[in-house]
Amino acid sequence: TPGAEWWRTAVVYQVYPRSFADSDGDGIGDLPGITSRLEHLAELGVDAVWISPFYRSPQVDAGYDVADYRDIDPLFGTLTDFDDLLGRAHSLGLRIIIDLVPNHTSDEHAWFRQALAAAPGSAERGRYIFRPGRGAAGELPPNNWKSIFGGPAWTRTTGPDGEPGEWYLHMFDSRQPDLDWSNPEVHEEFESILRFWLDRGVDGFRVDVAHGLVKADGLPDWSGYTAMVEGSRDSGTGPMFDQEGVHEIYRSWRRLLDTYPGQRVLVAEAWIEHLPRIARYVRPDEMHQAFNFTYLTSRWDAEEARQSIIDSLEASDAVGAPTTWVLSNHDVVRHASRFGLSEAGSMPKGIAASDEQPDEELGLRRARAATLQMLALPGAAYLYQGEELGLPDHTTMPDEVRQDPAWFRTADAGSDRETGRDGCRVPLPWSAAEPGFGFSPTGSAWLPQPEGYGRYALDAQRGVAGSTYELYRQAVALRRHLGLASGGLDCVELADTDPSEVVALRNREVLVITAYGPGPVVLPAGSDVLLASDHLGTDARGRTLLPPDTTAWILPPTQ
Ligand code: TEU
Repeated sequence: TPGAEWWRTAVVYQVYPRSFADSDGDGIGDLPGITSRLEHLAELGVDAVWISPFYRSPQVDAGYDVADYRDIDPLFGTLTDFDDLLGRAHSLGLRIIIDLVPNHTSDEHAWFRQALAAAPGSAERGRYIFRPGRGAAGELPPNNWKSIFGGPAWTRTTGPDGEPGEWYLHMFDSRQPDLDWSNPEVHEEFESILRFWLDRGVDGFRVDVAHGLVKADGLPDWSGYTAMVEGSRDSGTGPMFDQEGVHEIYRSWRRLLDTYPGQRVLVAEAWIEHLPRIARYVRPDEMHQAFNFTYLTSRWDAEEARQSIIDSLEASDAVGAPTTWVLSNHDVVRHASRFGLSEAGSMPKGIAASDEQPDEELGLRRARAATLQMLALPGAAYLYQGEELGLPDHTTMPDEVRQDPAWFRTADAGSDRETGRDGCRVPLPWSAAEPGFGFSPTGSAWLPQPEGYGRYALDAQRGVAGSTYELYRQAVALRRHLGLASGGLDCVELADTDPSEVVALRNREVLVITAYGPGPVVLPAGSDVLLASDHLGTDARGRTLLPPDTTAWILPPTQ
């Protein structure tokens, strides 16, 4: 509908720039590479493209450590390349959302360099969170907070004569110092950065660690850490996350965005487990969307999937915002690999060669079924580059080539449980027969591509009936045609099926059925099958069967 809010129903495709397409042959993807492949995204039918960070950066955390928010890293190109990308995208009808990293900067940001050179208590240090240590000689960190990447969240500075000084806070790598958002100068700087990119014409921002900017007054110790619960570092609660003060920041950003024409949007990345807490970020005067990680973290299980869908819709309906659906991104094991594990898709933090290896066929089959379920749900959907090809994680990558700082930290700590996020960040296969699968003109790639990658290449799937790529394309088109993204959802129970094995949803006149159990599901007699994630079967009585690990969109017979 003309005038409708585009983001409410959008399919947004995430580009991870270093792994999307390389134009200059250095083995690292870049902006001209993205521009050269925008037609692929237009053909896939997505509405918008979110691009992970491309700013000037030492690349300690693959660009989530920004040294200059107003420039492009030479690795990725120039501001002119960015303007070309944006212009080309807009001419193809694609919106561009860029990634904003306001919780922390790089240690190479001019502000942090000035802060290190300045004295304790100076205005320069006041942009970050510097504190004296505890203990008789300040030898202990100021509080007990832990970095999400492992180890303490504090690093001690060294003065000009080598004497130990204050500590600074970093919720991620030690080279990602946290900014102090109680300082008005930080607010002014980020409003100016927002304007810089809005004036260039971007359509919105994905806000990194949106729940982390404001810390509780006095930086109190957190009693929520327990040795047993490793994940408690990352549950989105505690004095370092989800503080009331963050909301005022997003209200002011929203007011700024609303002064620009064309519905510019804010998308929160906030790993908060409690859905009603996430919904507070998408109240009418705050952000437009927040990633829904509840759906992403549910396992391959009918009850879990159904519950996460119901809870997600309920939480977002309560504030009048559309929910979002995500199955994969650059921080988690791809869903084609998660669903191929016997744990059936709990969210492992990387899979190592020594771990249980996912069943590739089963994982892909379930991933296709999960995607078909997701694309039938009301609200916006986010796709991660390569999932339209059915890509699995690279799970047998040698440790020496891994680059994720989250991995190095855990390796340093002597743990072999987390392998980091490199497995989902492998350069894309565009062409089965070319060296490096057409990712780069020289055949090089910054991370090795797994064996058998050619079967996933775009040119091996494009125009091939039943391929994962064609399934995505059909689903995206049909979702739009049927108005599923703006529909309403009911959970229904199919006759003669076990709800612990089948999820059946009605959106408008379409029934969306996913078979999670070991046996096939008999589809209602006389239904029209609109789309299915795999071949359907027939039984001796001529009834249509939905095989295990499959989703179908059907039109039941009208009575
Ligand atoms: O991630 C934020 C975040 O909390 C992640 O640590 C997430 O919980 C974890 O990866 C799940 O395994 C964002 C970015 O998406 C991530 O790539 C960055 O490393 C991080 O912020 C720091 O900027």
